[in-house]
Amino acid sequence: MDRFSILVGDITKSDAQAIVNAANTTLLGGSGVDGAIHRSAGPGLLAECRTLGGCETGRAKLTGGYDLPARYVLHTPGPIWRGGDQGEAALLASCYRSCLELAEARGVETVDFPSISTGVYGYPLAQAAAVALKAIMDFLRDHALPRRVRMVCHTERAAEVYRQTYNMLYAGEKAERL
Ligand code: AR6
Repeated sequence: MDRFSILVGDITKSDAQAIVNAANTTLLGGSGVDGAIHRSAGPGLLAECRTLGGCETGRAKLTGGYDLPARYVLHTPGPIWRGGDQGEAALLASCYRSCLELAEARGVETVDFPSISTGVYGYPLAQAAAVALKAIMDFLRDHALPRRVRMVCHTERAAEVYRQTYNMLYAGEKAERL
């Protein structure tokens, strides 16, 4: 799938039209990628977030990007890992889908995701990668927009887990297309 790629980097530097924020349900900032995005975007972002009334886990809300290179931020609260039998996978898939639906509705062509829920929220990385990749690939298969989606992993180790999971899930598909 040439509309999708996995890379290592700092998502606050992304040149995508929209970046995704692994937020919490208050949408009022926090640590991890949320803190980094708010620091880079400046106070305008928090001011807009205050008007949104929070966001449910698995849903998404859109704001401007303020001082970020990105024009938009898609804020989505991921599930907190509670052992895996509390609906975590369905909620995590819903985060990715909700962001992509919102992006499509706004005509956004390029979206970069961080690895939602795999930091403070404790979702095991390999399991989160499988959910994330399936949600993204399923969406791209059925929709022309966004034209390009990337997973921006913060570390090479995380990117390697995403690459291995991608190869495991989609290597067969590549072979079929040849
Ligand atoms: N660019 C890309 N990825 C990053 C960056 C960055 N600049 N910084 C961290 N990551 P986390 P969560 C990765 O903890 O688990 C906040 O307080 C990081 O390595 O940011 O969804 C919110 O307010 C990890 O793989 O988000 C919530 O309360 C991934 O981003 C809570 O944390 C997600 O880690 C959300 O927890």
